Amino acid sequence: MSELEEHIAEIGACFAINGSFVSGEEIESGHINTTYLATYEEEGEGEFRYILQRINEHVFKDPHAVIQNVSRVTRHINRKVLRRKKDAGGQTLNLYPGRDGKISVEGPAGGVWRCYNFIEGCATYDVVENTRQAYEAGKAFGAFQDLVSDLPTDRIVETILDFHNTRARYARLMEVIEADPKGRAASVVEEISFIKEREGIVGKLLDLVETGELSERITHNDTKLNNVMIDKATDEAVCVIDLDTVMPGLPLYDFGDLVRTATSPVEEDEKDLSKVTMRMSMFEPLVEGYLATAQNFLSPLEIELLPFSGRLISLEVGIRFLTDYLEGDVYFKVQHDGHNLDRCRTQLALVKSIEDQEDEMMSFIRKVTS
Ligand code: ADP
Ligand code: GN1
Ligand code: MG
Repeated sequence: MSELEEHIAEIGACFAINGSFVSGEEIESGHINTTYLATYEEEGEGEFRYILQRINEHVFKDPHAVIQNVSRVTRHINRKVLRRKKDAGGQTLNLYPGRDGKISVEGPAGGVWRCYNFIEGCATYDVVENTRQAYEAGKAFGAFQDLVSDLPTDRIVETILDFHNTRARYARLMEVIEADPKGRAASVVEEISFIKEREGIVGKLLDLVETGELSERITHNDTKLNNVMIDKATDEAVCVIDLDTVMPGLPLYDFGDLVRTATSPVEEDEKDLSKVTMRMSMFEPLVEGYLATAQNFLSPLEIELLPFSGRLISLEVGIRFLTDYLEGDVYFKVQHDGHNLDRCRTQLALVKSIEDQEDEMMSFIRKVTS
């Protein structure tokens, strides 16, 4: 057994998992938590797989509160989904408790860990492969928003304050540019001026919340394409994952993040920016899928703002990647020097691409909702 597998087996041993450890590996698609896949053999029953995940304590100041939230959300969803017979065959996310019965475990080498069932037969995609996946992702996150709409808000903790406060994200970037702790600001003058030219839009949704024209509800808040498990055989969306930021937000933030991650033909860290584009061919099925499950609860103003949400969230995430680059890569996991800057650049290219096509995006929305 490799050193990594020994480590994974040690963590797995803290949880109430049946059978004996067979193998383990790291899953590297997320930017935040440490995620391991562990396989166990149950005599006469076959192999069963689990996800072991360490909550990133730098990002989530209160990891126990995060797991409490997740537990509330998964129990709420399970109760509702199981009640609907037609969905009972589908897979949902479940937390497996530690051997002491608690929903989280202190790892042998530290950290707060949790264990989930592995969603079988599925994959996550960093880049959308076809229009069906785009449709299904939109539909799944709309259905998720619907499912959590009646969660009592007083039972859900805000796991990261001001998470989608784009105005605060912008202000933080300006502070970091000023302080320039790693001496990197001079090398990103173009990116900074691109962002500054768009200061006027960072507060647009927040202003509408203040005037009461938009209202918050419980949303997912991290609806990257790779946060939904998609059936490998049918491309059907099976289960929404990564529930750490489920808290009050705007449905528009969720849709915007889908536009950001499910319409471009290339990865978030693509270096050839000429390849980065918001494709109408993916936006259209994304809208259709999302409206299939969300149209009932969206207001006319929210529907009107769907294209804008893609522009805003791409800008917001671009701001966050640039901030992290300037701070010395302390938030997002990075694989190489300049990784956050590469990611920032693709986000800004997406903003531009959305701006160029916003009229067309709007016409499509009008067509399908009229
Ligand atoms: P992060 O917050 O780091 O993004 P995620 O919860 O999104 O962490 O997990 C990272 C990746 O691990 C996901 O993109 C997915 O590929 C895989 N994963 C997470 N949970 C499960 C699960 N229950 N079943 C199968 N794969 C999972
Ligand atoms: C992170 O955890 P992950 O990789 O699914 C981040 C999102 C960003 C995204 C950018 C808790 O998502 O907010 O939009 O990276 N999650 C958190 O790719 O900060
Ligand atoms: Mg994730």
